[in-house]
Amino acid sequence: MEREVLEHLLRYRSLLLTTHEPLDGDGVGSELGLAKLLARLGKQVRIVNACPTPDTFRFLPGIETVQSFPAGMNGAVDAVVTLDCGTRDRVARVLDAVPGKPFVVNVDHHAGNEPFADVNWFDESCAATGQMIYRLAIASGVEIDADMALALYTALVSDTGRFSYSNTTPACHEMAAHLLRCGAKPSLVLRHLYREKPLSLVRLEGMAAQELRFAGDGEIAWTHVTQAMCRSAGITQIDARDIIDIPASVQGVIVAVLFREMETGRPTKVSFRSSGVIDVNRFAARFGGGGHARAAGCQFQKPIGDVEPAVIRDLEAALAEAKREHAGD
Ligand SMILES: [Mn+2]
Repeated sequence: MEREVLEHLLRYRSLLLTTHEPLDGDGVGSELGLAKLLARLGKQVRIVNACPTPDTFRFLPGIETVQSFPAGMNGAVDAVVTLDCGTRDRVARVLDAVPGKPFVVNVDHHAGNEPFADVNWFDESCAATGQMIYRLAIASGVEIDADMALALYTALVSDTGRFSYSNTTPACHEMAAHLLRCGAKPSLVLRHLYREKPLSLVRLEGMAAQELRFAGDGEIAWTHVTQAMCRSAGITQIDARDIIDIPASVQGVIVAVLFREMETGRPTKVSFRSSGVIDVNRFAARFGGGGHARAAGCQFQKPIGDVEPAVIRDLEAALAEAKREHAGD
């Protein structure tokens, strides 16, 4: 499939790359890796996202070329590549605003991806969209330089949880080994992504740990991040998704949940992390969300205080059922 996708991309002169908001390491790493690859193939490339770029990614070469909508929308493009987006609504703001009628290519590794584009390349067996871009690079014969390697390594490290999630395969480590030979510096990625964080985020993590709650005999753990907590921690705009690591790290927890109160008038976002007993992709799909079996999310147009008890109640029932199914296997 990568050859076919490459042939499609080669037909166009100017391309716009985009990914979902908020930006994550796989999204931005895939964008920068693919931009570099296409530039080497003589293409005009623009990267435009619906949201600003978090400071975390400032260490990536080429990050200054990443524009945030509505910047970067003037002038038609021949094709758009959406990266790491399972559904059209994840990129709708950019897709709806792109001038002209560009050809759309969708490259993604989520389960149950919706085929919203002209060409849809899905590969659930890939741990990261960056792994698919790596395969494109190999198929193109273009030499992977240190900058491209660093971008793709960032994508891989992010989506495998530093090679710790169950999606980590021998192919991931083979790709990582190759990227290191091409000049990627793991210590740089790890320092910027994990070892260093703003004091305000450390404060927020402390508050989220204080707010931990449990259900289902301690097998369900959850916490929340409210606007009031963000204000008191001194955080203005942040992607606090990683706070789910707090409930997920408690011994005996099978499924962890994080509730986030977005800005006023915006939805409540819910993230799930499962140790495997329950498929949280299926559970999130009940509420119109999705993701992967062990990590998924959804959102509600309701206040966080209403969403929390309702979701936890449903999750308790779903977990009990999943455990019965497991016992019956
Ligand atoms: Mn991804």
